[in-house]
Amino acid sequence: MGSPPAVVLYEAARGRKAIAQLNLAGVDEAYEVQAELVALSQERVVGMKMGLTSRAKMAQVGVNEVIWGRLTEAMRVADGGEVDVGRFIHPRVEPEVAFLVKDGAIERVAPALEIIDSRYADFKFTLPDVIADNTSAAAFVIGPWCELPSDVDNLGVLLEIDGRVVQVGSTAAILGDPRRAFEAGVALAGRHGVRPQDGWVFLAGAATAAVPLQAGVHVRAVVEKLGTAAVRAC
Ligand code: 0L1
Ligand code: MG
Repeated sequence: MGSPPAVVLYEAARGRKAIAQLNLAGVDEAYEVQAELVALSQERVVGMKMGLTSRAKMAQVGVNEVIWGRLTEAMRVADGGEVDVGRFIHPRVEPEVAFLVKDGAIERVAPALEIIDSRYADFKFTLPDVIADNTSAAAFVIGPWCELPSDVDNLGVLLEIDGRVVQVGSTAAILGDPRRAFEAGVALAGRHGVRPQDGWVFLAGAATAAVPLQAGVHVRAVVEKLGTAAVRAC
Protein backbone atom coordinates (compact mmCIF):
# COMPACT_ATOMS: atom_id res chain seq x y z
CA MET A 1 0.00 0.00 0.00
CA GLY A 2 1.28 3.50 -0.87
CA SER A 3 1.78 6.41 1.56
CA PRO A 4 -1.29 8.45 2.58
CA PRO A 5 -1.95 11.42 0.24
CA ALA A 6 -0.93 14.02 2.85
CA VAL A 7 2.45 12.32 3.26
CA VAL A 8 2.95 12.14 -0.53
CA LEU A 9 2.24 15.89 -0.82
CA TYR A 10 4.41 16.74 2.19
CA GLU A 11 7.36 14.79 0.78
CA ALA A 12 6.89 16.38 -2.66
CA ALA A 13 7.12 19.87 -1.15
CA ARG A 14 10.05 18.95 1.09
CA GLY A 15 11.96 17.24 -1.72
CA ARG A 16 10.96 19.90 -4.31
CA LYS A 17 9.84 17.16 -6.66
CA ALA A 18 6.60 17.35 -8.60
CA ILE A 19 4.25 14.37 -8.36
CA ALA A 20 1.57 12.90 -10.61
CA GLN A 21 -2.07 13.73 -9.91
CA LEU A 22 -3.55 11.84 -6.97
CA ASN A 23 -7.09 11.79 -8.38
CA LEU A 24 -8.70 12.01 -4.97
CA ALA A 25 -12.40 11.20 -4.97
CA GLY A 26 -14.16 14.16 -3.35
CA VAL A 27 -13.88 17.66 -1.98
CA ASP A 28 -14.60 16.76 1.68
CA GLU A 29 -11.89 14.10 1.67
CA ALA A 30 -9.55 16.62 -0.01
CA TYR A 31 -10.04 19.21 2.75
CA GLU A 32 -9.23 16.50 5.31
CA VAL A 33 -6.00 15.75 3.43
CA GLN A 34 -5.20 19.49 3.40
CA ALA A 35 -5.62 19.67 7.19
CA GLU A 36 -3.37 16.62 7.64
CA LEU A 37 -0.76 18.10 5.28
CA VAL A 38 -0.57 21.39 7.20
CA ALA A 39 -0.47 19.50 10.52
CA LEU A 40 2.45 17.43 9.21
CA SER A 41 4.40 20.63 8.52
CA GLN A 42 4.05 21.63 12.21
CA GLU A 43 3.87 25.25 11.02
CA ARG A 44 1.61 27.72 12.85
CA VAL A 45 -1.50 28.68 10.88
CA VAL A 46 -1.63 32.48 10.57
CA GLY A 47 -4.39 32.90 8.04
CA MET A 48 -6.24 31.56 5.08
CA LYS A 49 -6.38 32.16 1.36
CA MET A 50 -8.91 31.95 -1.38
CA GLY A 51 -7.97 30.35 -4.68
CA LEU A 52 -9.42 30.54 -8.16
CA THR A 53 -11.54 33.61 -7.38
CA SER A 54 -11.14 35.10 -10.86
CA ARG A 55 -12.00 33.93 -14.35
CA ALA A 56 -8.35 34.42 -15.37
CA LYS A 57 -7.19 32.02 -12.67
CA MET A 58 -9.92 29.47 -13.35
CA ALA A 59 -9.09 29.48 -17.07
CA GLN A 60 -5.36 29.19 -16.31
CA VAL A 61 -5.77 25.86 -14.51
CA GLY A 62 -9.07 24.54 -15.90
CA VAL A 63 -10.90 24.36 -12.55
CA ASN A 64 -14.19 26.23 -12.08
CA GLU A 65 -14.70 26.44 -8.34
CA VAL A 66 -13.55 28.75 -5.58
CA ILE A 67 -11.32 26.97 -3.05
CA TRP A 68 -9.60 27.87 0.24
CA GLY A 69 -6.34 26.97 1.89
CA ARG A 70 -4.28 27.62 5.00
CA LEU A 71 -1.44 30.16 5.36
CA THR A 72 1.38 29.41 7.79
CA GLU A 73 4.04 31.54 9.46
CA ALA A 74 6.76 29.80 7.41
CA MET A 75 5.12 31.09 4.21
CA ARG A 76 5.36 34.74 5.27
CA VAL A 77 8.00 36.87 3.51
CA ALA A 78 8.64 40.46 4.64
CA ASP A 79 7.54 43.22 2.29
CA GLY A 80 10.64 44.34 0.38
CA GLY A 81 12.49 41.21 1.48
CA GLU A 82 13.95 38.24 -0.38
CA VAL A 83 12.55 34.83 -1.13
CA ASP A 84 14.70 31.84 -2.05
CA VAL A 85 13.01 30.26 -5.05
CA GLY A 86 15.16 27.16 -4.54
CA ARG A 87 12.57 26.25 -1.85
CA PHE A 88 9.99 25.67 -4.56
CA ILE A 89 9.33 23.36 -7.50
CA HIS A 90 8.01 25.71 -10.22
CA PRO A 91 6.78 28.86 -8.48
CA ARG A 92 4.39 31.41 -9.93
CA VAL A 93 3.52 34.82 -8.49
CA GLU A 94 0.26 36.77 -8.54
CA PRO A 95 -0.98 40.14 -7.23
CA GLU A 96 -3.62 39.92 -4.51
CA VAL A 97 -5.57 41.87 -1.94
CA ALA A 98 -5.19 40.85 1.72
CA PHE A 99 -7.50 41.51 4.66
CA LEU A 100 -6.60 41.63 8.34
CA VAL A 101 -9.20 39.86 10.48
CA LYS A 102 -10.68 41.16 13.73
CA ASP A 103 -13.80 39.84 15.48
CA GLY A 104 -14.56 37.61 12.50
CA ALA A 105 -14.68 40.63 10.16
CA ILE A 106 -12.38 42.67 7.92
CA GLU A 107 -10.38 45.24 9.88
CA ARG A 108 -7.78 46.43 7.35
CA VAL A 109 -6.74 45.85 3.75
CA ALA A 110 -3.31 45.62 2.10
CA PRO A 111 -1.75 45.03 -1.30
CA ALA A 112 -0.19 41.57 -1.43
CA LEU A 113 1.71 39.02 -3.49
CA GLU A 114 1.12 35.30 -3.39
CA ILE A 115 3.64 32.74 -4.55
CA ILE A 116 1.96 29.52 -5.56
CA ASP A 117 3.78 26.26 -6.23
CA SER A 118 1.64 23.30 -7.18
CA ARG A 119 3.16 20.06 -6.03
CA TYR A 120 1.68 18.43 -9.18
CA ALA A 121 3.67 18.20 -12.41
CA ASP A 122 2.86 20.99 -14.89
CA PHE A 123 0.27 22.56 -12.50
CA LYS A 124 -2.16 19.85 -13.69
CA PHE A 125 -4.72 18.75 -11.13
CA THR A 126 -8.35 18.01 -10.42
CA LEU A 127 -10.42 20.12 -7.98
CA PRO A 128 -9.96 17.65 -5.06
CA ASP A 129 -6.24 17.32 -5.84
CA VAL A 130 -5.56 21.07 -5.69
CA ILE A 131 -7.56 21.39 -2.45
CA ALA A 132 -5.52 18.59 -0.88
CA ASP A 133 -2.34 20.39 -2.00
CA ASN A 134 -3.36 23.36 0.19
CA THR A 135 -4.42 25.25 -2.96
CA SER A 136 -0.77 25.48 -4.12
CA ALA A 137 0.04 27.89 -1.26
CA ALA A 138 3.80 28.47 -0.93
CA ALA A 139 4.57 32.03 0.26
CA PHE A 140 2.98 35.45 0.65
CA VAL A 141 4.03 39.09 1.05
CA ILE A 142 1.80 41.70 2.68
CA GLY A 143 2.24 45.43 2.00
CA PRO A 144 1.18 48.17 4.45
CA TRP A 145 -2.21 47.72 6.11
CA CYS A 146 -4.66 50.57 5.43
CA GLU A 147 -8.28 51.59 5.96
CA LEU A 148 -10.70 49.82 3.65
CA PRO A 149 -11.65 52.24 0.83
CA SER A 150 -15.35 52.18 -0.08
CA ASP A 151 -14.43 51.37 -3.70
CA VAL A 152 -12.26 48.35 -2.86
CA ASP A 153 -14.33 46.50 -5.48
CA ASN A 154 -12.87 48.50 -8.36
CA LEU A 155 -9.19 49.32 -7.84
CA GLY A 156 -6.58 48.97 -10.57
CA VAL A 157 -3.95 46.25 -10.04
CA LEU A 158 -0.55 45.85 -11.73
CA LEU A 159 2.01 43.08 -11.49
CA GLU A 160 5.54 44.28 -12.29
CA ILE A 161 8.66 42.22 -12.87
CA ASP A 162 11.87 44.27 -12.78
CA GLY A 163 9.79 47.43 -13.19
CA ARG A 164 7.99 46.17 -16.29
CA VAL A 165 4.23 45.68 -16.14
CA VAL A 166 3.46 42.03 -16.96
CA GLN A 167 -0.19 41.79 -15.81
CA VAL A 168 -2.96 44.35 -15.50
CA GLY A 169 -6.22 43.75 -13.62
CA SER A 170 -8.79 45.11 -11.21
CA THR A 171 -9.96 44.07 -7.77
CA ALA A 172 -13.33 43.61 -9.51
CA ALA A 173 -11.85 40.39 -10.93
CA ILE A 174 -11.90 38.91 -7.40
CA LEU A 175 -15.48 37.57 -7.34
CA GLY A 176 -16.71 41.04 -8.37
CA ASP A 177 -15.59 42.41 -4.99
CA PRO A 178 -12.84 41.02 -2.71
CA ARG A 179 -15.20 41.40 0.26
CA ARG A 180 -17.32 38.72 -1.41
CA ALA A 181 -14.28 36.43 -1.34
CA PHE A 182 -14.04 37.03 2.41
CA GLU A 183 -17.69 36.07 2.92
CA ALA A 184 -17.29 33.00 0.70
CA GLY A 185 -14.13 31.97 2.54
CA VAL A 186 -15.70 32.30 5.96
CA ALA A 187 -18.65 30.17 4.83
CA LEU A 188 -16.54 27.50 3.10
CA ALA A 189 -13.98 27.18 5.91
CA GLY A 190 -16.79 27.14 8.48
CA ARG A 191 -18.03 23.89 6.94
CA HIS A 192 -14.73 22.36 8.04
CA GLY A 193 -14.78 23.88 11.51
CA VAL A 194 -12.28 26.67 10.69
CA ARG A 195 -13.08 30.27 11.69
CA PRO A 196 -10.75 33.20 10.91
CA GLN A 197 -9.04 34.32 14.12
CA ASP A 198 -8.08 37.83 15.27
CA GLY A 199 -4.83 38.83 13.56
CA TRP A 200 -5.20 36.32 10.73
CA VAL A 201 -4.27 37.31 7.21
CA PHE A 202 -6.95 36.58 4.63
CA LEU A 203 -5.72 36.49 1.02
CA ALA A 204 -8.81 37.26 -1.06
CA GLY A 205 -7.47 36.02 -4.38
CA ALA A 206 -5.57 37.12 -7.44
CA ALA A 207 -6.66 39.97 -9.69
CA THR A 208 -4.75 38.54 -12.69
CA ALA A 209 -3.30 35.27 -13.93
CA ALA A 210 -0.11 34.09 -12.19
CA VAL A 211 3.30 34.38 -13.88
CA PRO A 212 6.38 32.14 -13.47
CA LEU A 213 8.83 33.38 -10.83
CA GLN A 214 12.54 33.11 -11.52
CA ALA A 215 15.58 33.80 -9.36
CA GLY A 216 17.09 37.27 -9.77
CA VAL A 217 13.92 39.26 -10.44
CA HIS A 218 12.22 41.97 -8.42
CA VAL A 219 8.43 41.59 -8.24
CA ARG A 220 5.95 44.24 -7.21
CA ALA A 221 2.16 44.32 -6.89
CA VAL A 222 0.67 47.79 -7.20
CA VAL A 223 -2.92 48.25 -6.04
CA GLU A 224 -4.55 51.63 -6.62
CA LYS A 225 -5.14 53.55 -3.35
CA LEU A 226 -3.53 50.73 -1.29
CA GLY A 227 0.10 50.94 -2.39
CA THR A 228 2.60 48.17 -3.13
CA ALA A 229 3.95 44.84 -1.93
CA ALA A 230 7.33 43.72 -3.23
CA VAL A 231 9.84 40.90 -3.05
CA ARG A 232 13.16 39.97 -4.62
CA ALA A 233 13.51 36.37 -5.79
CA CYS A 234 16.96 34.91 -5.19
O1 0L1 B 1 -4.21 31.13 -5.27
C1 0L1 B 1 -4.70 30.59 -6.26
O2 0L1 B 1 -5.63 31.08 -6.93
C2 0L1 B 1 -4.14 29.24 -6.68
C3 0L1 B 1 -5.11 28.18 -6.48
C4 0L1 B 1 -4.59 26.86 -6.99
C5 0L1 B 1 -4.46 26.78 -8.45
C6 0L1 B 1 -3.08 27.07 -8.94
O3 0L1 B 1 -2.14 26.41 -8.49
O4 0L1 B 1 -2.94 27.91 -9.82
MG1 MG C 1 -3.70 33.19 -5.00
